[in-house]
This record gives sequence, structure tokens and C-alpha cells, in this order.
Amino acid sequence: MALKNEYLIGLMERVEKRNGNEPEFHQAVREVLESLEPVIEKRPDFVEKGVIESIVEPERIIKFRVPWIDDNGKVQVNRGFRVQFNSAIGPYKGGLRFHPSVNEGIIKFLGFEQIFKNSLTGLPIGGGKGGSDFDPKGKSDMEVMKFCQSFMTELSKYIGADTDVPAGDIGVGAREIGYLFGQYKRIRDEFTGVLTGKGLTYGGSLARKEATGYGLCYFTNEMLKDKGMSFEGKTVVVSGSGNVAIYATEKATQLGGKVVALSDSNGYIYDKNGIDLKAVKQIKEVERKRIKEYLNYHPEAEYHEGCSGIWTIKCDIALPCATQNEINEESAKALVANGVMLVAEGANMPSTPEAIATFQSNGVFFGPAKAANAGGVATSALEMSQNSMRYSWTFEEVDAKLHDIMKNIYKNASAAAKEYGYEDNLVYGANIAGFLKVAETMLAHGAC
Ligand code: NDP
Ligand code: 2IT
Repeated sequence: MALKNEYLIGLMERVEKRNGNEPEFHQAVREVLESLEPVIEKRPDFVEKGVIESIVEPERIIKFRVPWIDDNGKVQVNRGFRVQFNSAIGPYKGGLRFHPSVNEGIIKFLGFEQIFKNSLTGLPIGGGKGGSDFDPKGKSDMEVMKFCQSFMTELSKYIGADTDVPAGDIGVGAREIGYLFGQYKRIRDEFTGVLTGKGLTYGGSLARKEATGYGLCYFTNEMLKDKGMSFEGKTVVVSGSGNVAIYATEKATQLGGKVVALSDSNGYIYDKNGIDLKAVKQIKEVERKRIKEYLNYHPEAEYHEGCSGIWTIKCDIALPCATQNEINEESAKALVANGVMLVAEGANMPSTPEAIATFQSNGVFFGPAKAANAGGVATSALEMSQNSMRYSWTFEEVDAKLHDIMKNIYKNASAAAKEYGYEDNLVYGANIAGFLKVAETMLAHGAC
């Protein structure tokens, strides 16, 4: 849907001009501004008092050199980022991404979306994101450790348990968080909950590893229930085979769905008998190998080169869990032609605007990332609470809280969509519900 409001059109032009060459950031901002059209009709004070103008501008961007020495004794230099986007409702909170495609625009789109996602969780966390163009693939443990230590040596100046609390994202899992935490503790001489996604022996929360994927399925289940359906007997396609994809597959299967495909950046596997998750965990979590290896466990399965072909597989439910813009219009049309009924986003912004429009105009129930994948960061906030109390909850306690949070996010996004005249449009609903709490708070703080 194109922007119609004159103020928002002008603001979008300013955002594009001021943040040149950052297409992903523009895409994320445009979607939120479109959703806010019905809001500012009711609440012109958000415009008059500069709240919308402020919310698209990060509070602070930190950009730094990360030199480290590889196994051959050669100096390598990467670039590090932390975007502290909005601290209205709590300390900056959001993951770190290590991937060669990382640049300032990618981190800004992720940090911007994190503001609204974190607000939707109902917990006191602001929005931030960081990362580096470092590629952990093919690096030894020693190289990853040296990189993490150098990265944290600089980042430690800007974060803290009550200021900014990073976590994992693409390319950052328990191993990297461990090295980052060790370096922070060494430099600052303090043992605090400055990172989440920590190991269970030093303050990590049970169920954090599972949380994004499980939360995605809890959210999907609420969408299904609302339409009188369930996961039972549904064929599910999940893209990616990292942290989010693995635990989405686990929960979707537990809830009665049959996951038939997974992918990585090289290609995808199709197993019509249902994915053997034990094999996938061994390949990905233990051996850090390619998804193609699945054929060594199940020669009867198929492997196809290239990742976009996964969307041509016939399914009832599609859960994109790899990366941004992985579903374009063509892939969305293929899913629709094969009868997909529901798409819920585990990855951040995996569907292009054209893909979302294709789903919505064809009656496919669409669950946007900010709502559907908020379970990860919500459980990170639960990890922060446990660290503050110096106490830990059981797996069942954390999982029950996560389940309730996802139910509430669905309820609130769905109610906001209805209230503003866009019933079942969860893109609008999530953006509006997430925005209102932050915007009211910015006003209360005297934003401008
Ligand atoms: P991982 O690094 O564990 O896994 C990423 C997966 O996506 C891998 O299978 C990877 O394949 C694939 N992938 C990454 N980049 C690309 C690309 N450019 N093209 C095709 N495939 C790609 O990351 P996560 O599972 O943690 O993250 C997946 C998505 O979920 C991201 O969008 C992330 O922002 C989002 N997310 C993560 C949360 C978390 O708690 N971890 C919380 C909320 C959202 P390969 O190994 O070949 O690179
Ligand atoms: O995109 C995300 O929400 C995450 N990568 C998780 C962030 C967090 O702080 O747990």
C-alpha cells in the first residue's frame, strides 16, 4: 500500500535522503509509516510533537574497527557496529549479527524493527542491534575467539546490564556469546547480565535457545486457532537450518505438523517423510556442516542447489527462518499457487513488500516478524530478570511465560488491527500496537 499522508510522504523522502544507499532500512521504515497512517488521523499530536520524526532516527550509532590475528599470524580487519535505536521503554536490547553482508543499513533496519518487536513483548526493553561483516564460516574456534575478544574490547565501552544488552542473531550463538562474555568480564571486572543467550553455567536462561522457534510456533498456533484450525496434519516448510529453523521444526512437529524441508545458503533438502531433526542437529549444531549432508543420513531425501526453490514445495504453512527478503513476489506466487494457507516469519523481514501484498491479496493469513519471532528477545528479557534476581527458573516456567507472551502478542496485534479498521492485517496490528507504547512513552519523557 502506498503512503498517502503528506507528512508521512515528506518524512519518508527525508529518511531516504538522509540514509542513502540503505535499501533495507528504507523498506523497514516505509512499512511502519504506512501502518501509522490510520494512527495519526486519530493522534495528530504524535506528528505535532515530533515523535514520528524522532523514532526513525537512531539515538546513537557506534561504528568501530575490529582487528584480529588469524591462524596464519596475519592481521585481519573487520568493521563492528552497534545501533542504539530507542531507549524509551528500557535498555537497548537486540542481537549481534556476524555475516559478510552486514553493513550499517542492515543493522539499522534490524534495530528499527527491534523497537516495535520489543515493545510488543510487554517487557521493559528498548531497541538496538549490532554486528560485524566478519564471517564465522570456515574459521577455527581460535579465530572466532580472537575476533570476539577484539570486538568486545571496543563494544564494552558502550554496553552494560542496565544500558544495552546484546544477544545472538545470524552467526552468533552460544560459542560466540561465551567468548564475548568472557572478554567483557575480563575488561570490566564485573559479572552481570550484559549479554543474553549465555551458557547455562554462567547465567543463561533455560529455553532461550529454543525460544524464537518455539515462540514462532506458539504464535502460529494462535493464528490457526483463531481460524478454527491447528498444526495437526499440516505440511510445513521451514527455511534456514540455524537456531530459529531448528527449534521451529521441533515445536511444529510436537504440535502435529509435518516439516518436509529445510535449507541453508547453498540449497535445500526435501524429505517427504518428515525431517529427521536429530540428524539436522548433529549436522548443524555439532559438526557445523552444510544441510546437503542430510543425504548421508537419509539418501531417499532430495537435495537441490539454491535456496529460493524451497518455496516451490507444496505446503499448508510456510515459516521463513533464514534471512531478509528471502521470499520475493515470484516465490510468494509459487506458494499461493500451491495452496499455502498461512505464512509466519521467523526471520527478520524475510518477505519483500510485494510478497506480503501477494499473500494478503490471496487470503493467506500472514504473521509478520515483529510479532511472530518476538519470543527470542522476550526470553532474553526473562534471562535479564533472572540475572537481576540472581536466580533461575525451570525450563517449564520459562516456556510457560514464553507461551503466554506469544498469546498476548497475537491478541494485542489482532485487536489493534481490528480497532484501526484493518481486521486480520497483522502487519498493521503489530506495527501499531508496538508503536503506541513507545510513542506514548516518548511523549511522557518529553521527546523533543
Ligand atoms: P543462524 O546463524 O543460526 O542460522 C541462519 C540460517 O539462515 C542458516 O541456515 C543460514 O545458512 C541461513 N542464511 C543466513 N543468511 C542467508 C542468506 N543470505 N541466504 C540464505 N540463507 C541464509 O541464525 P538464526 O537462526 O539465529 O537467525 C535466522 C533469522 O532469524 C535471522 O533473520 C535472524 O535475524 C532472525 N531472528 C533470530 C533470533 C534469535 O533468537 N536467534 C530472534 C529473532 C529473529 P548458512 O549457514 O548457509 O549461512
Ligand atoms: O532479532 C531478534 O529479536 C534477535 N536476534 C534476538 C535479540 C535478543 O536480544 O535476544
